[in-house]
Amino acid sequence: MITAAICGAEVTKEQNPAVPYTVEEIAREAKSAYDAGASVIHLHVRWDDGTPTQDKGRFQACASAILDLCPDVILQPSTGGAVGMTDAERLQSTELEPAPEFATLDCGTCNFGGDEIFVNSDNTVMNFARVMRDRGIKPELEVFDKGMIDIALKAERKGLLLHPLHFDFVLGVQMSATVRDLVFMAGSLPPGSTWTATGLGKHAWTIAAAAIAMGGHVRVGFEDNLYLEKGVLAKSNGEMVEKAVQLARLLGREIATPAEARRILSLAERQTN
Ligand code: KMH
Ligand code: ZN
Repeated sequence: MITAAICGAEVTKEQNPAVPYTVEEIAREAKSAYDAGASVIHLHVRWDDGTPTQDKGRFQACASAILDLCPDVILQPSTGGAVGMTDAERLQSTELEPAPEFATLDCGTCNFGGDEIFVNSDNTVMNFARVMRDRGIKPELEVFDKGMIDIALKAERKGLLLHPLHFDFVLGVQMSATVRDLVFMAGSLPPGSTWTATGLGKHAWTIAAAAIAMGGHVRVGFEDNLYLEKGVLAKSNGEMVEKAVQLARLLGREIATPAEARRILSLAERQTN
């Protein structure tokens, strides 16, 4: 399964002019990723000036525009939003109609560089898990270090997470982006779990290759990395998905369609018309 994190909350057009802000740009980038082989779109939204927002109406507009172009893609709205947003602000992306089938759940607090702290107290994690369980949304458990796997398992013991669990290892924000760390994370999951790996910046491609070799799934996109290779800015998310597809094919892995990804994730089949 390839997830495309097409937009993020932090990256800007100054860093790469192809970073999408408007509804049309976000839909265009989702389509480029989908056409190249992404089955999941990890979605943040921005106002036209680039300011990150969790506004429900903006999410709804972007979700509709994406689904018009990619009717069967799996949308995965972010509930992380941007550093400094309140929990209530962040949870607006779980209120879309129809309810999203999948959304992120960040499993702990972490350093985001400089003075930035991405705050997810235990109460926040448990509350977000409860909201998603009650709304029938499968969480992708975003874990930025091993302790966050343990916090997720605490939520699972409380009955707030349903099996099978799906994790995304985000390497290179707080914990190092090394193959050793990735192997440790994958070996720390309960049986039956599935996982995706995300490497930040220059680590995107080594982590993608290692995840593919290990039998995991991969996330790429502007949220995490702006470069196709050293010194070469990616022109679209689609270019990055194409590179992940090439790596997978070289290593003998098939690319999941959205229907296959729904089976891997134990999501219900969706009617697309
Ligand atoms: N932008 C980060 C503060 C998520 O999408 O759930 C949070 C983030 C994680 O990107
Ligand atoms: Zn995100």
